[in-house]
Amino acid sequence: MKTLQNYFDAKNVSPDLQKLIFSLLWAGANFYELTLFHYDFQNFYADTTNKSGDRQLKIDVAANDVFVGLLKENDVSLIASEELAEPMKGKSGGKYAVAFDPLDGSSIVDADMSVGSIVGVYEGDSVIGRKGSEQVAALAFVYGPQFTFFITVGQGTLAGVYRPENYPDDIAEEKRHDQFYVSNENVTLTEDGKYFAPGNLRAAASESWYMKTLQEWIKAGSTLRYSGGMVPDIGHIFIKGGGIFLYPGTAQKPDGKLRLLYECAPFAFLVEQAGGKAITQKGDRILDITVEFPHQTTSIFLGSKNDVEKIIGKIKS
Ligand code: AFP
Repeated sequence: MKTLQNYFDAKNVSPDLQKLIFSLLWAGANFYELTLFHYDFQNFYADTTNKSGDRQLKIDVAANDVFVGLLKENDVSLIASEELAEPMKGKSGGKYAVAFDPLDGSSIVDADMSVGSIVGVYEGDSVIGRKGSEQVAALAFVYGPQFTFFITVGQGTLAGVYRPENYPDDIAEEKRHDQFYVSNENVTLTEDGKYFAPGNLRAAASESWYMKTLQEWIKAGSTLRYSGGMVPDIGHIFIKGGGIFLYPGTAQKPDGKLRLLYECAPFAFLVEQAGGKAITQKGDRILDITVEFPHQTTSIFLGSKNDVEKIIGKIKS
């Protein structure tokens, strides 16, 4: 397998963006190997809540600390984490603003289900007033049986895997990055998928279009693949080459619960670069939505192009 370094060299990715991406990967690998794998889930909840009102788990805080620690060593002007009430200043004059969810799926991690991290990278020193289309990179890490990752720098979406066992003890420090391999350098989604990941299923009770769509998928013999973890659920679509993930809103909460800045915009970039589509329940392109405030949420339908477009047709009919 080609290494991620080989991919970056072939795509002429700038050295400072490479350095930032490897730092993010090491934050994920360190969290995965040194914290998550040994975590004592009896000691589960922190006594704080994040801005979105979620009860914050100590594991969320631990993940956040690992990412913030490594980002502070980089050319990063602004650090915007789902676990921080407001974005925090990084290095003055730093080239990049980084928005991330350090641990997505923390309500299922105690059941040892796959979880992940999600990152969006912008040039400049702000994220408010920006659109997802301004991201220069997006990353998603899956902490599952293995540590796999999906990355785009705007030249397609790659899938990769972390292979520490291939790391000889005497490897030179600068060669450590060679433990990150590329398993597919051009993830491509078919226009019609065979899998569906129906988030916020409770909405089907009040949204007739949703109940009808579910029945049609079942009748068509599509396969349900939903875990409650956005990262593995969308990672499944990347690895299988097609499918649809949705997290709709309802009349009471039209913008659903998934965060635009930390979750939806990075995944929309990754999915579009894989030939898919990512829109809101109104049919607006996720990457065209302006971030008005850090914890803004949006409904989201993403994945195989025709699957996404068919749903919007149903909602509007
Ligand atoms: P947690 O991080 O609180 O576990 O939430 C995970 C998540 O934001 C996203 O990963 C899932 O797709 C979604 O929530 C699942 O939401 P439901 O529990 O309402 O299905």
